[in-house]
Amino acid sequence: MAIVQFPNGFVWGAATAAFQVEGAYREDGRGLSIWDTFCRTPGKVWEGDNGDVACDMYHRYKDDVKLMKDLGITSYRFSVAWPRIIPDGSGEINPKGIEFYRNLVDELLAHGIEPMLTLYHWDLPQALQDRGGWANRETIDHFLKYVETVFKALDGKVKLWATFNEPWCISFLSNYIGAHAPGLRDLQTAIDVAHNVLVAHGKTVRLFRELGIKGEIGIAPNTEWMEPFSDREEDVEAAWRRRGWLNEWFLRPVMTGQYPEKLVQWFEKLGGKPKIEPGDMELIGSKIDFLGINYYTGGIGRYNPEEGDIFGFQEVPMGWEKTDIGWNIYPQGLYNVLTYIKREFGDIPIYITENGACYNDEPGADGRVRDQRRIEYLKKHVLQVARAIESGVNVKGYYTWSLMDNFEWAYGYSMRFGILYVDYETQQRIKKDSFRWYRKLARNNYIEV
Ligand code: PNW
Repeated sequence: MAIVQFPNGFVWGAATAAFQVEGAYREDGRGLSIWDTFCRTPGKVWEGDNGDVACDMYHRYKDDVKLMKDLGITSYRFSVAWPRIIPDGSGEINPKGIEFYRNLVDELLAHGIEPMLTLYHWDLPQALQDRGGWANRETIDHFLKYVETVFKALDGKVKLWATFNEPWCISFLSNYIGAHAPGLRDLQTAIDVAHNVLVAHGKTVRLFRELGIKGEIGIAPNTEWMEPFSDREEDVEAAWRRRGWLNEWFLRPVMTGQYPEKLVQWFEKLGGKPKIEPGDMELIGSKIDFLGINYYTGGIGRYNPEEGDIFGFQEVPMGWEKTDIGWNIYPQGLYNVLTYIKREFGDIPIYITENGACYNDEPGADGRVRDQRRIEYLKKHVLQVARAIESGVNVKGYYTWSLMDNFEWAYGYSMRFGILYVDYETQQRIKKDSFRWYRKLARNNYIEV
């Protein structure tokens, strides 16, 4: 047996997001979000599932923080629901909403758990979508007012702040592919949303500095690692474009203040172009303190202009193992993402803000959830993080997705990512085998292989 050690002070955490776990969708003045609407639009979410109750964490957070303590994590990543703070997105502040997150944060701190707060994890107030949502630049100003409210309410308590979770999902998945709320299918709209979200990110960073908020601020984009099927130039280019769509389109402007030229030209051929106003790119490139990286999967593919995607990229099924949601298991892709970031953008501190696996194992007759496959997945990915650290990438922590099974967006409750099993009838939480495995890892700060 070998031992792979992590640096002293390495952060082991777990993550969730407001809409996926809170429930209490009409309580204490919460407004409606685009996901409440999307869930009620026929055909959009598996079996019409919704977030009305979810894991009921709004009422159960004290017990859930106890479970986190038992898990031994030193940090918990969660998001604030904008519609709880400003129910219609632009009007009155709702003190009850602020109170909930103050209580949650106090509870975490009382248990020695450092909060990492995501300001936007997809629950845009519906009233703003009715006025064009993120495609409308005015949404940026409304967002800044919401952000200022949260900054002031939690300054001094929260030290780790993430502006946006997965801008690719907010823009392209939601407005071009149409799989997430608001479910639109228009390339220019998606490019506009991406741009406005990036500007909102930059302005949030500026505001953070201006207000002198204590702590660190970053962003949490989703990444994938696509490899070319062969060394042929056209395969290499197609794979670059496809992974660049997720990685480069967001990371490059955030880290350097510039869109990647190759992709700008590609989008132009497809009839799309970012609407850049003077000063935008400087704002977007405002210096951040850390990068959050969400990583789940990757693949191999080649150039095929007829059957490929908009980039001419067609994945080749390589017969790799997949998780229950159908995503390839590709641990080395995480190493590739991390070393690529260091190569391209330098030594920024990195948190893995999400990594985890969907396996739908149910409790056995003895009540135990034997999710050995999740343990294997986590082990393989954590090892790649260790490799990256030894290669000089400045990874400070790792948050597994997810603390508990929850509302998995378009898949509703049919897909389980948790290391806690949630019985949605009783709201009982059951520690899966992976929970015990992760506890050991968090306690030891090394992994046995
Ligand atoms: C991320 N895709 O979502 C989110 O940050 C989480 O809220 C989510 O539960 C988790 O990953 C697992 O899915 C994604 O279709 C959802 O490419 C879908 C995609 C990517 C990320």
